[in-house]
Amino acid sequence: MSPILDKKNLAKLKALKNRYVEKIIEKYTKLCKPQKVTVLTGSPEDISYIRKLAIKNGEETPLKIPGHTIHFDGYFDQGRDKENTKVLLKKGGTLSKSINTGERNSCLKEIFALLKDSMKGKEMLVLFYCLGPTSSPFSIPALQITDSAYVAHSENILYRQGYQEFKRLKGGNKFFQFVHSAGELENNVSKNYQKKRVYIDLPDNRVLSVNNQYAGNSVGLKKLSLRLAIKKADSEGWLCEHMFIMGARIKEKKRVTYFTGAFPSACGKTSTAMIPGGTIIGDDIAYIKRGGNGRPYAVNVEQGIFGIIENVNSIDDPLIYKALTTPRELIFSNVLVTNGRPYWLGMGKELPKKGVNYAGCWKEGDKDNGGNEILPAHKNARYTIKITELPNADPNLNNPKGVPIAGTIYGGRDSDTSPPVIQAFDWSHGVFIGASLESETTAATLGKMGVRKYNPLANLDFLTIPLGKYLKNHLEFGKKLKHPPQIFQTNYFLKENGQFLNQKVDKKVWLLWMEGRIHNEFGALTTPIGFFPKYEDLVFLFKTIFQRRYKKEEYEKQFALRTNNLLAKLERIEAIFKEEMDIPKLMFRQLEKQKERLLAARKKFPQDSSSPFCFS
Ligand code: SPV
Ligand code: MN
Repeated sequence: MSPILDKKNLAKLKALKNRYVEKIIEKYTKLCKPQKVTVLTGSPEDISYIRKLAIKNGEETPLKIPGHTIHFDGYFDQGRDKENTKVLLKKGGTLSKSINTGERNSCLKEIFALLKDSMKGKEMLVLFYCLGPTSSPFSIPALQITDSAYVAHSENILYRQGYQEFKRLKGGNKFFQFVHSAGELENNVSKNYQKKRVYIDLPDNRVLSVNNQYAGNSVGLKKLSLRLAIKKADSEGWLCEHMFIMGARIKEKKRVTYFTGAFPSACGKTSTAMIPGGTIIGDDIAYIKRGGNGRPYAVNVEQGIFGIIENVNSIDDPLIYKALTTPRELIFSNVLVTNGRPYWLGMGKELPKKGVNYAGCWKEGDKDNGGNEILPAHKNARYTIKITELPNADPNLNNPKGVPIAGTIYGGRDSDTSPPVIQAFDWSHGVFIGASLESETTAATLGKMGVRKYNPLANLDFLTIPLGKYLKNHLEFGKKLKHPPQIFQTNYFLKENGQFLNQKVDKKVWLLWMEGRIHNEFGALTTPIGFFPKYEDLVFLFKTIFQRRYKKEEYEKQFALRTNNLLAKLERIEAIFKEEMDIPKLMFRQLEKQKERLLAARKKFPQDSSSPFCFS
């Protein structure tokens, strides 16, 4: 083993009695040539060491409120980099058309060259985590090597410690490995951002990432592990999803109903998981397995939230707002800082006209090289906290068995096609609804915003198996369940003349309607695209939840069947399905049936949009 591992650190490593782990550390110390290697076991001292190191390195700066720090990512590293993230494949191998891939040998050669000497003069951190609760059938041990104390600090907040899980491996190699280097630094951010690379190497269960810091690109256990776990789930017969997990709670009935939900980034996913009155288990990634009782059980892979901060304010997200403005361990990233205080877009306060932000020293009116105005805070600015910091953390957050899932929600950013909430007719219709999800792009990924993109089950960016196989797995997973979850679709972004047709808080009504449907407490209208809520049930829910009168005109606009737009969408989906390999026949059949139902409705009600009152 390399001499740069001192006795204390070597002892921590040796205690694992795992030659695979030792070999990996040896490989990357030789390749990246750090000045020093520090092995961290997750002990309170080690956790505190990382917190201080992030500040000492200048990767984080303390803010006025105790426990709060600010971290900035590079100007060109403010979101997930889809273009430079690739699944490595053997020569001639293929995945779906929409999955970015690279030839394994040449990509490995390229990234090893980029990692060479990348930690010169820096400290290599070796960390052990567990994806999912510890000591659970869901647990996957994960080894993280990084030269960024911010990455390590984020992981200490977001994931469960896994040093003991590695001991339990008894020398085995069933773990994921993540190697990250921010590369050469300039002003504490990666200098060679043009050489940013994130390469997913499935045969070795590893992801290599270089020249970046934004957590979606750097933090191994987040989206990098999601790609490895999708492949593992495929070979083991369970599901790995880009989904939140939350409990809808009806106090008077002492009832909790657990939902999972898949939404593309920045489309209301965290705020759905945080709906007032409910409890949160997770807001981003779920592992789902069949339980012995014929129900699906899910765990949160994480224990924290790396949440979008834009529009978090005391009215729309009171619990998160409170957590962000009171003392606790918390990392802000890419917000504006003025006099040691963080500011972000949509926080419900006027922002200062100058300060420090992701572009450096900033003042109002500053422009980037392209002549575009630099906003005070980035639209994808984030906060990182533990879920246990929130008063609505679910008591089963760390339950090794997971929680039984009764409902699954698919949602996208759709201004003109789908109504606010519908229920699928059955499991395969529900999978079809998920498979035909479209959403307008947001700042969570690099590139243009507001472009309508296909994003099946909100998981397209992370697929490491062909889309057809992924959909087939879903269909089969549900078929084998005695009690498959009810599937719903929501859309919070419906607009008319540029104005949203709903208030943000309305999502609570949709959630409680879905909850009631699961318990057979509400009827529904049968329409060509699924079950719609009945007007009188929504009147009841709006009245009991918000003491608000829900007008007939609102219902008619929100729940109009936009037949032409729905048919146009089906055409787009059909073209995509045809281009992909092996889309299950059942998906085409669902598409055909939906088309026939819509055409029949158009014959009967020839106007563009038919009122929900046309259906019964
Ligand atoms: C998302 O973009 O879906 C996120 C944040 O949850 S990231 O870590 O960038 O993936
Ligand atoms: Mn996500």
